[in-house]
Amino acid sequence: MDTSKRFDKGNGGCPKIQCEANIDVLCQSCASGVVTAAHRVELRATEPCLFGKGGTCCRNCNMGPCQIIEGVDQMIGICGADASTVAARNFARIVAGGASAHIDHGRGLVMAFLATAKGETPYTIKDEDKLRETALRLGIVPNGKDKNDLAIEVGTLLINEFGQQSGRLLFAGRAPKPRQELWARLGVMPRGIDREVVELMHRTHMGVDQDYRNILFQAARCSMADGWGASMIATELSDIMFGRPAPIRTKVNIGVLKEDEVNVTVHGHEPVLAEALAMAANDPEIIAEAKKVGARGINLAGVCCTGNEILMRRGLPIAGSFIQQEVVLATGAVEVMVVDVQCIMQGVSPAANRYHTELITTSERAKMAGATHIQFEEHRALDVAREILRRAIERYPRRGEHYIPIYQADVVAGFSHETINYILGGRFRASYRPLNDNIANGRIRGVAAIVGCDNYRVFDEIHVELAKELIANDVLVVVTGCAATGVGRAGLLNPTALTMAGPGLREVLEAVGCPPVLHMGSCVDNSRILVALTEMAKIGGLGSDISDLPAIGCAPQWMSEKAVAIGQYFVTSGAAVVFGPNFPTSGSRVVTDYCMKDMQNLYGATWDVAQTPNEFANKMIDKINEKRRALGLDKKKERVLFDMAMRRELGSPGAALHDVGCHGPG
Ligand code: NFS
Ligand code: SF4
Repeated sequence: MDTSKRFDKGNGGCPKIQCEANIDVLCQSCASGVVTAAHRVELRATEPCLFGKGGTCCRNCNMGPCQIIEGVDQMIGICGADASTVAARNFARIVAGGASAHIDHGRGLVMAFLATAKGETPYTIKDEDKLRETALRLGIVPNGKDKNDLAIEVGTLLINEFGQQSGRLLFAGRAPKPRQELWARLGVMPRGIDREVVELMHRTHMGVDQDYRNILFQAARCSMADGWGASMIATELSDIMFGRPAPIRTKVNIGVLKEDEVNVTVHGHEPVLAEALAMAANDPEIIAEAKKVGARGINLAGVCCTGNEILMRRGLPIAGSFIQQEVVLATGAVEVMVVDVQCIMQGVSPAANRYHTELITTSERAKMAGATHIQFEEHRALDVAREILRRAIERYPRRGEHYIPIYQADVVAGFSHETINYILGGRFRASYRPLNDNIANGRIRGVAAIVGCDNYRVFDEIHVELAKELIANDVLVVVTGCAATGVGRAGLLNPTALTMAGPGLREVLEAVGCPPVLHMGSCVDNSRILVALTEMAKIGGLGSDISDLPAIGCAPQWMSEKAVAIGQYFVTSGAAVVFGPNFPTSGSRVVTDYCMKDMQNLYGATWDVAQTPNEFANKMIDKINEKRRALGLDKKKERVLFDMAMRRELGSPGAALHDVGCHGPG
């Protein structure tokens, strides 16, 4: 695609893109003709198809594709399928796609974990405490066992859950009791991890499941195999192998690239490769080789969720979120971009090829034209990592004209659910009790999770504006995925941003030196949020189930199928979710109503949709307030009524009213 004319410097054709750093880099690199998704959005001749967008285009058989209009007789499928069936089927397939990404990630992680326990990789079992806690949770007696033997037992039990055919997933046993009972009553408890995806794909094949409610039920069960299955497994075993995240200072945004170092960006999702690269980057031999070509060392920086994984555990910087992946390359300052799986735009290959940058694919599941493939294997992890770094070192002297913007923000990240436990509860009585108490006494209004992608179809920085509005209203905000990187760029992952928080939230967080927004990790780490919500429900004082808590999630700029799988497992777990800018079943009112109203009767939570930061904030705060009212937490604000005995005790009626701060209702 030759866009050089249209986007030539000064030609007035600059693409619209969020964030100063992106604008700066694209402006500087304009003459080199690099094309990013920001350009492609504007170059496309057509708007997205409404049938596709609303979920009512079916191409599940070769009599179609059939474009369906709800309520119009002539506009049903050739097979007779109506809008509700087709929208539910398409929604379900999105969930299956998203869940399968996390499931394959989880499977790979357990295999690397088992290989590590057997001494076949350069990694070790770093967090023995968490290994023992996890073993106990899974019903394995850890006492007296060697850590590697115990890890093999844990890994074997969990790898078997992928191919399991009946029963239930072990980590789902962590959920609050009432939730587990509800799942058992509904039959929505996943039986095995892979089974739920395969069954969902089967049910949505032409001519199988046609009742939208039944299809959406299996979509919910499949999402659970992700959240309480593969994602939770991936998070827990990554923590055991690579260490549990704890608060750590680092930086985000493109300005983390370095002028005088070999820049290697690691993009994708699986922490196994990134950890090996981080180990190799500290190898004195590699550093000496970098020095030989005139560089001061190796600068490893993350992109997308790999970035979040190494940021949480190693404090390595993040160069960019999803929307920045090509912009990072457009600096011309990256020697190698190494990728594994998920969220890697095909556009990075031509973008890299405009410069001296080598794009290296590492997973046999994800190869790209124009890239070098170096297969990563955990058994030879360090050799592969060293080979990649040597290729980057070799490229460094070939770095041509380039431009590194100044933009970078200081962040404090690393809030695993265990950390939140310690920080808010204190070292000697780690517990969610103080958080619950602060919610009950109204200092903190509730908890909101802002998760998911950023997206070229959404121009406004919704994550940032929304986070600001929520913290100003004393809502404790947790973030994961690319949303976390976005709010980090805006400075909200920094304790100095506490000035933007409401007085109650500020008081609580200032005491412990936390930023007003807590970074909980990558997208698989949304399972940490499930665990945190579970702990809050179990501690008591805020009801007994996740659906009782004044807590809500949102994905305001969703792009990936994974976001839909995540949203569905939150809803199935009892936490309401607001999605934006659109909901994928909007072509069927019947299915959309089912998701946004009827799911309440099943799971005690629903989906919702919003577009602007203000609309998101209103819906989320309303929902939190509703939960507070249901818990009776707003009672203290009601007018106190005095009886005669109280008046006598307090002296004159006027003074009494004044002293207890009773200024009328509300
Ligand atoms: Ni999550 Fe992470 Fe980012 Fe979206 Fe993609 S990187 S797994 S899917 S775009 S948040
Ligand atoms: Fe059309 Fe039915 Fe085939 Fe879908 S399954 S493409 S609605 S005929």
